[in-house]
Amino acid sequence: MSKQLILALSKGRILDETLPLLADAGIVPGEDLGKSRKLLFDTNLPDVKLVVIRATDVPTYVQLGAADLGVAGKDVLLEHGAEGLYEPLDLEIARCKLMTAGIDGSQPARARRRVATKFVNVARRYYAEQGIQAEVIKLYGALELAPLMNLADEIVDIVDTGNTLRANGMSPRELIAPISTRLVVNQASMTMKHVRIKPLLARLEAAVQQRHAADVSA
Ligand code: PRT
Ligand code: MG
Repeated sequence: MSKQLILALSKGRILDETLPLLADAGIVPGEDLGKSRKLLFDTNLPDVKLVVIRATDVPTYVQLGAADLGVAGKDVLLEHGAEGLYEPLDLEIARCKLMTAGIDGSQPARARRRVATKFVNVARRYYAEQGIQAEVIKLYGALELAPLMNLADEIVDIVDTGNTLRANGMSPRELIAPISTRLVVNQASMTMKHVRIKPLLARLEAAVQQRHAADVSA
């Protein structure tokens, strides 16, 4: 096993909130991640490297040990499954909610509800737990369109302000899970590289705690 620690970061909106948190924890990329087309970056810490990848690929990299640690949304972790992963720290960034949603004022009519979502595993589990018969349809984007086009009775999607739903004549129905971004660690790395991982975890934990303290005094 290499002595280096590879930390896999989720691209996109999570990255924008991760970089300031890493900076608070004293971890700074060697160059501007936003400006570079590179995917693998050195940091100010000689034994820590960063990879920047699609959010949905982060659990795979960490599970298979290509990365020792990762930063991923709880939604992605719930959908992907967490086998082989430890989830030691809630980074408390990119908060949102996984919810069901439908057209304003309408009730799901069909006995077997049609649900459009990117989160097919989460949705199947949720409706089964509720004892609701559901046919889950996988879509890759623009979920709000599905009920309007009568492709689905309901969607399962991420909701923050609810503005996207409202703009499409829809409203949130049931909360499936509150979501925030988590630090995940490969289980073998945690054992084999404990001496390196422990202080890194401590730095990140302190950075999250510092923000709490700042929130309370603000
Ligand atoms: O967009 P793309 O498909 O390329 O990648 P991605 O969606 O995986 O990445 P990105 O950058 O959108 O980040 C997604 C991750 O950020 C999710 O996995 C969540 O953990 C987290 N997150 C936090 C959010 C939101 N807030 C959020 N509001 N992800 C998506 N949204 C979207 C939501 O899907 C909806 O379309 O924003 C819209 C809703 O926002 P409101 O405020 O209108 O309700
Ligand atoms: Mg997105």
